[in-house]
Parts: sequence; C-alpha cells; structure tokens
Amino acid sequence: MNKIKQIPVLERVAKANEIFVNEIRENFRKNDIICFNIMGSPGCGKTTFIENTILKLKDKKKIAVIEGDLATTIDAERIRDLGVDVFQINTGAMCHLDARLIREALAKMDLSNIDLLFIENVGNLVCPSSHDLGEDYRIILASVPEGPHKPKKYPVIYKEADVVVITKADLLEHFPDFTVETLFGHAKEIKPDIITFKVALKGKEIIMDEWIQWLLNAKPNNR
Ligand SMILES: Nc1nc2c(ncn2[C@@H]2O[C@H](COP(=O)(O)OP(=O)(O)O)[C@@H](O)[C@H]2O)c(=O)[nH]1
Ligand SMILES: [Mg+2]
Repeated sequence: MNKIKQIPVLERVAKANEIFVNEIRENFRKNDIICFNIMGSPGCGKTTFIENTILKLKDKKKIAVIEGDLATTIDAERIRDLGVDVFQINTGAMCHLDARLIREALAKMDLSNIDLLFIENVGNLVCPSSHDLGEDYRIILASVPEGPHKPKKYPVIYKEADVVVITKADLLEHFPDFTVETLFGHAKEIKPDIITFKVALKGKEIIMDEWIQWLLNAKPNNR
C-alpha cells in the first residue's frame, strides 16, 4: 500500500514562532518593557483606548506603540501626533500580527527608551487569539454597541485574554440589552480569573481611572 507522505510545515512554523517569542520576551525583560496586546473587533475603540492611555501616562512613563492594520497609516498618525514613538505594520491580507512581524518592528525601535509597549492588533476576534506575540498581557476590548454576547460567540479569544475592557460605556443608556454585569459574567464563565474594567472615553464623563491604576501596577508577566 502507498505510504501517506506528510510535510511537517505547521510544526516548523510553530517552532520558528516559539523561537521568535522567546527572543522578544528576552528583549522585553532585558529592557524592562511591559507589553500589552490590544485586541478587539474593528471599531471597538482600540486606538482611542491607546490614545487616552498615552494622554494620562505620557509624563510618568515612556510609551511606544506598534500599530497593526491591513492597510493605511491612519492610526499610527493619530498616535504619532501625541508625540509617542509608533511603528506601523501593514499586514496586507493577513488578519493578525505574528511574532515574526513584531520581532522585525522591535529591531527598528529604541527599546532602551520604552517602559510600556502597546501593540494594537488587527481588528478581529478570531485570528489574533492563536498568535503569541511575546506580550505580557492580552487585553480584549468589547464595546457596548457590539452587544453583550461576544464572549460566548468568540470564546477562544476570551480564554486567552488576561483582561477584558468594556469600551464606550457612555453609550450604556442607549443599549438597554447590554449590562456590564452580563458581559463580565459571560467573560468569567470562559476565563474565571479574567481582570475586568470599563471605560468611557467620549461624552460627559471620562471613565478610565481603574484601568490606569492597574496599568501603573502591572508587573512583567511571562504568560
Ligand atoms: N461614544 C464613544 N465612542 C468611542 C469611544 N471610544 C471610541 N469611540 C469611537 O469609536 C470609533 C472607532 O474608534 P477607534 O479607536 O478608531 O476603533 P478601533 O478600530 O478599534 O481602533 C471612533 O469614531 C471613536 O471616536 C467611547 O468611549 N465612547
Ligand atoms: Mg484602530
């Protein structure tokens, strides 16, 4: 009988990724950098979240950003305008960032001048969850207009997240089916120890102090 031939491509890709991740992590530890991978659907408020975090912490911490988008430098320009180092990765047709791309970006950045590194992942609730970037924390954003069932519909990304942030909390009054308790409850069913915050970055009252306090106390986390 003919033998089935196997090409161990996936295994090799996984091995290469692991090597890149270890190298990235070593670089972060050597340079005292804590890295946050910001994930969520397109339009959930990732760039706005990073912008407002920068505005709060710019005087206390040295911040840099890696922006992942299929195309354009629109988000990177928003960050650059705040006077922060930013590196744009355009992934073309790829729906996530991977460790190889992050490694290439880091090689072009001044790591000795960074305390906190934010990576804005490509807007997507599926692909980024299975790609380790060497980050210390995975932060998943869930905006109020998206409804309260995202954790149930996209459990993998929630299972892999360390923190969930409800964004656009200023819109809660317009979305009566969305309660903070419902979304956090669903997220905790999937990941019982997930850390929870809510933010409102537009409207009358800006809410983000609890997130900022947590961020200031975040420790390196080889996940
Ligand atoms: N009402 C409200 N709108 C927000 C908030 N955060 C972001 N937005 C809006 O949501 C839209 C998408 O935001 P953006 O940060 O570009 O999302 P991204 O695609 O996830 O990076 C923009 O029009 C923002 O002004 C918020 O807290 N409240
Ligand atoms: Mg964005």
